[in-house]
Amino acid sequence: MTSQINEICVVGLGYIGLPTAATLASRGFNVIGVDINQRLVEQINRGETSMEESGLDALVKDVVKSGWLKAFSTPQEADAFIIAVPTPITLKKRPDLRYVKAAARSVATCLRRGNLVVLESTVPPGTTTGALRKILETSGLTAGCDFHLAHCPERVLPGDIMREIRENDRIVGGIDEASTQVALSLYKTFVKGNVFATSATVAETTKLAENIYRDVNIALANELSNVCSQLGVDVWEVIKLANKHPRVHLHQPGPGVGGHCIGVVPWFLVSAAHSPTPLIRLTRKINGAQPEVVANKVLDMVDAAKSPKIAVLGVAYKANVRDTRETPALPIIQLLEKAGAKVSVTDQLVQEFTYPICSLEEALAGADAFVLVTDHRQYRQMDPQWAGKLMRTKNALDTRNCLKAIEWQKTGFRLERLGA
Ligand code: SAJ
Repeated sequence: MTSQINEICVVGLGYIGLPTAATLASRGFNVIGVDINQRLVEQINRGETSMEESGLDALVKDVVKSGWLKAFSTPQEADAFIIAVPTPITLKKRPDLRYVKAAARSVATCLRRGNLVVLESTVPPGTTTGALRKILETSGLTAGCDFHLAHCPERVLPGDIMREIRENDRIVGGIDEASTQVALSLYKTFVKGNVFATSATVAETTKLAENIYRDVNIALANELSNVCSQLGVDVWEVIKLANKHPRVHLHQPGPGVGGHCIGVVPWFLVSAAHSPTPLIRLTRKINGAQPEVVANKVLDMVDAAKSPKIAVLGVAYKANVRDTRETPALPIIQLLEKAGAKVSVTDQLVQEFTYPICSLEEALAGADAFVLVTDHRQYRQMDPQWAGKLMRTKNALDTRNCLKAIEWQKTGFRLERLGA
């Protein structure tokens, strides 16, 4: 089998695929980017992006202009294929592998002897050696014999993707040793961190473990936060001090876990497990209950009988991104409305949402309280005098501990923090 890689086809040009394609193109590979969204394909071929990732815009413009990256709506023949498509869950919390399967079917149509196929999407253990392999082999070629096959889970943090894609350590697991080694050499061309070799199934399980680790620790922080607020103890101070211990790394409490990864991925392990997974399930329950904790706390601050106006600041699932998938802001707004409040919603990064988005000024005008859900830079820098003049009653709930409490209290605000 030949393993010289010059041309790479990246299937899926979303938040992982596009940065990966652009990074590979900048390293001198001929990159074919593929997406089923024709508008996205055209946009990329004009050298434009709509993702809020520092450095991505300029890089895409550059590699498209110089001809190293071209986008298409179907895969083309290449030396290597990287699949980076979404893996959501169904309503019954089962992994939904339809995009991975469709991508694999389309890759199978142009697979050649000597190719490498790498799956980057997060999947349940056994997917690479099972379903993925089977679909690719409909090409008539045999994995491990005619083509190499590996899993290399993406590990980048939305908001800092362009740096993390190069700097983070990676894990590469092939279906056999040769596949691992070929994939390893490819990733070593652009990853500055270490690239660790393992099997495909260990790589898949490791990725799930990483996100579950974070989910469990966020649940612990949220539980501590709720207990501390009953005790009148400041959880943020507790966490800061506990983390001075060399073996303690407590996470931060917050309004709940959003995004398409941490709250979703744990279910992949639950569905693959042959034994009960009580910790993972309880974690999901605790983090899923945080929006209610937040809604109740802000409702306690206003007079519900007078149909108060409550401004929700931030609907993106975390600071400085425009992604609203699984955002805790949505259940918070729904709970506030259900309790009879008039809710105004603002987020300077988000244009489209289930609820109409207004400016910060409009959201605060005449409000009886605001609840800060997402710690975007704009809210951290908000002037309490300015906000106070706009509002009817100066109540505020900071779910991220990002406002300077003393300054807000000095201007007459009743500022409460989650977990304090
Ligand atoms: N959150 C907290 N407390 C914390 C940390 C996060 O409440 O201490 C909340 C955030 O506000 C957000 C959610 O959790 O709503 C998730 O945010 P995040 O920044 O922790 O993670 P994601 O979902 O943006 O990205 C994660 C990362 N995984 C890990 O850190 C183990 C990223 O590296 C993965 O590539 C990504 O999932 C993925 O695709 O799996």
